[in-house]
Amino acid sequence: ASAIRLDDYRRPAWTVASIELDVDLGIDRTEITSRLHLRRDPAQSLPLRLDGENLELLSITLDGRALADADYRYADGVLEVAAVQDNSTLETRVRVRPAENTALEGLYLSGSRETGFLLTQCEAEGFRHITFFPDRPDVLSRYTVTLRAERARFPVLLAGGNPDGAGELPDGRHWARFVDPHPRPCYLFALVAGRLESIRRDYLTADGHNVLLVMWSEANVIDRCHYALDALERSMRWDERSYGRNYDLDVFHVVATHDFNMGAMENKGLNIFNAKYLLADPDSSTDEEYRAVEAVVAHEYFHNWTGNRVTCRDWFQLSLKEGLTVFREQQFSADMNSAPLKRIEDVSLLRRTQFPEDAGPLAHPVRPAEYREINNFYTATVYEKGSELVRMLAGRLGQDGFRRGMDLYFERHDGHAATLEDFLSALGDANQIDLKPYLAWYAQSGTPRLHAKGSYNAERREYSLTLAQLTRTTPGQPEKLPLPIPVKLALFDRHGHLLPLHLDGQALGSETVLVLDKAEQRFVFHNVPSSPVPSLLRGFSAPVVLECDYTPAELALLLAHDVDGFNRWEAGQQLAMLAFDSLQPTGDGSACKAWCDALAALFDNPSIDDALLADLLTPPGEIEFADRQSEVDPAQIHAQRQHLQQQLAQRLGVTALIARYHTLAAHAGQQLDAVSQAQRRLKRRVLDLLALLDAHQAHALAARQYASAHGMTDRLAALGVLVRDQAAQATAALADFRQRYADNPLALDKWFGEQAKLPGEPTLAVVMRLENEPAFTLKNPNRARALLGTFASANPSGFHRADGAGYRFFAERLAQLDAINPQIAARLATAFNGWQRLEPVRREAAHAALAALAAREDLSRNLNEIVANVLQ
Ligand code: B3K
Ligand code: ZN
Repeated sequence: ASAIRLDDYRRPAWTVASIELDVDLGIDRTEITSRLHLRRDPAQSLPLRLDGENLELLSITLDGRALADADYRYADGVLEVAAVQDNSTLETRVRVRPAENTALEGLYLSGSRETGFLLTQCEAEGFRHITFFPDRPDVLSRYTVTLRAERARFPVLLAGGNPDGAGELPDGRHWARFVDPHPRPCYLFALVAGRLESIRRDYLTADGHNVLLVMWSEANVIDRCHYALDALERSMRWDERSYGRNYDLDVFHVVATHDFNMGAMENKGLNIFNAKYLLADPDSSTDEEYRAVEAVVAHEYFHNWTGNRVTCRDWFQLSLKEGLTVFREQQFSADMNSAPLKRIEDVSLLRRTQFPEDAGPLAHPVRPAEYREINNFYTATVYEKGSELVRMLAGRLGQDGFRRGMDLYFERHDGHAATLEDFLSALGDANQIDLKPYLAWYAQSGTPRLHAKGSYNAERREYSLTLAQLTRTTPGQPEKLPLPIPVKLALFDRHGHLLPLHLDGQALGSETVLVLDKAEQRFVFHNVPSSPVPSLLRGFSAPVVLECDYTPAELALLLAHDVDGFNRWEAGQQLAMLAFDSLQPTGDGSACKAWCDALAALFDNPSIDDALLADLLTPPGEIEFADRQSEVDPAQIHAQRQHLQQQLAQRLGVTALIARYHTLAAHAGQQLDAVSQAQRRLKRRVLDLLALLDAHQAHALAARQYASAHGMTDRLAALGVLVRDQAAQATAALADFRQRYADNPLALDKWFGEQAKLPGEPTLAVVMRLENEPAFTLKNPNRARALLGTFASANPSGFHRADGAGYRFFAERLAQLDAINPQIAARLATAFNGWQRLEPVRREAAHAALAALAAREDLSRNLNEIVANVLQ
């Protein structure tokens, strides 16, 4: 397949003003009749070309006349029809086979033939698997959808839009019709049909519109949908308050499925969710999962305005809806929970997923310049880095300015397909600010390094800060330009007090934002009474890697005193990096001592929130340590990180750890309030540390915690310690867990996942054994991700065996999975990213496994693109 390029964008020659779809549903065969009311762009003279994949064409008419064979041609995914006039109506009737659709794109079956239900997934290009259509996001149409099916087998019939009638048909069949008044792109089309239960709630929008909210799932899990329904209501209120955005249909349906390629999908009026992000109950969901449900419900809901009402002109603009919607979700979650904790979580995610992507062969700009398979570009860069870019813009404009800009964006582009330029212009125009320089962030890949160097002149009472930026070369981008980098900063004196800032004769209070927009710039602060410690990039004000030669003592000071919760944690992370280095044979261990001492002081500080303390006590992950090295040995990194944590555990001491564990355990319960969650988070961290020091006691406590746990958070934390350490008690706990959750696929995924996390050489054998469990299947994306994804992407020391057996095994599974579900295979394959920076033995082995995979001739376009790119 050839590459599709942003520069080749052309307006559609044909659009569809409205579409009527009649769908005759069946599990083996579904027939779809579509009537397209076509409009021609008078400026173009191209013939009508419609996308269509794997469609069995049954009939075709133009303005009521059956077409002769010579009038159309269907080949290679395109239906070309000759001599079509403006305003014509094209009717096609096609057949598709849902039960055979294992790729889970288009119309497919979730669950078994007997009890499962039918549903669709269209983004990015699934609609062409349902009917012939110009499958591109800049074709907006009005939809009328009529569903017909056997009532007993498909009692519930749903499509996006407002209900517009329903009734009986002969032979035990029935029908239902839906009309959507809002023009929309076809990737937002959805239907659902089957036996489903629901819970409902009335909702009155701020602008006075009555909406019925309905959550749907299979009967056995419907009582686990209440939390999501609450989260939906909170999201709707929040969007009204924060952005003045109201919901715009009479009903809002949300459906849970266990068979889904991604997290969820924002189809207009009919969101479809991976059950993992919709179902929640204390017995089977952890605190993190509750937060994830809230976040994903909000994200999909927020798409109704950022994505649906204003959509993307083409898929290169994907971050226009995704980056922006992630940002809105982050704001929402920060408001609902703790803002600094949310920021820590998001930046950790960025560093764990996006930084490595940006540093390796898969690096691409937030707005890519080309792609072969668009589904491969739903990446951490487009989502997470994209959100960071919106955050910078929002920071530049301030809260009111950003709101003004967003209002103008909606006003200008409602009902249309927009570009990133449109977005920046609206934000800028509403504030008379030129934001064009920020477009460079969307076009340039790679994480900028921000170098900071300060020097103090006591005589002149001046502190000068030199900032410099450098972005390394990435594939296809040898030259890099300086970007505008907002650097939020404060200065502390050596006692940990904030200093007032004076710059260019202006008093700026205690915090300001410097914008570095050249390769290097110097900023001079006046009236600085003593040599300060700078707190830089506060709140992570730009997605860059900060390089600043802090001493351990300076970082310890920030860790103890910074009032910016994020930067306080960040100082601890930087100090942990130095501590890690100081434990190397060449190091003197002093930074490690400084890190342990600083954390020991915080451990005893009652004013620190338990959840923040838990995060402070956690050093950067193995992937982040690896990101700084050139010849990565994951086994060694694992061992050294364990050693680092052991030092910390020793400094805190067995007695203190056990005492704290018991204090926290005394409050055991399953309440979801912030304090209870924080206690569970710290308890888990304390238990983890204790296990490094006194495994015997820790395992006894873990076994007891497992047995008496009130909810999944405590139960899984205990299981995790036992399994990771291969403790004597692990076998019984695992057996208990599997039995307890035999009928709960989401919990069973955790059972697979925890075992796939076992560090080091033994993991592979465990994974191979688990594959033979009757409950394992490559057909279910969640299950495949839980076992194979966890192994390859969340367990570096397990996957990267020196003998290469992990790579060979995984590559083989990717090929098998590819034949079933190319999107999932391609996604999992990104685990090979970074192989070029492995130490030579592993590098060679990874290369061999990848090359063997690339040599196969039967790979999908999805997997092929990832493997080819990662190899380069
Ligand atoms: N827009 C969908 C993702 C679609 C992925 C297609 N491969 C979910 C979301 O970001 O909200
Ligand atoms: Zn999204």
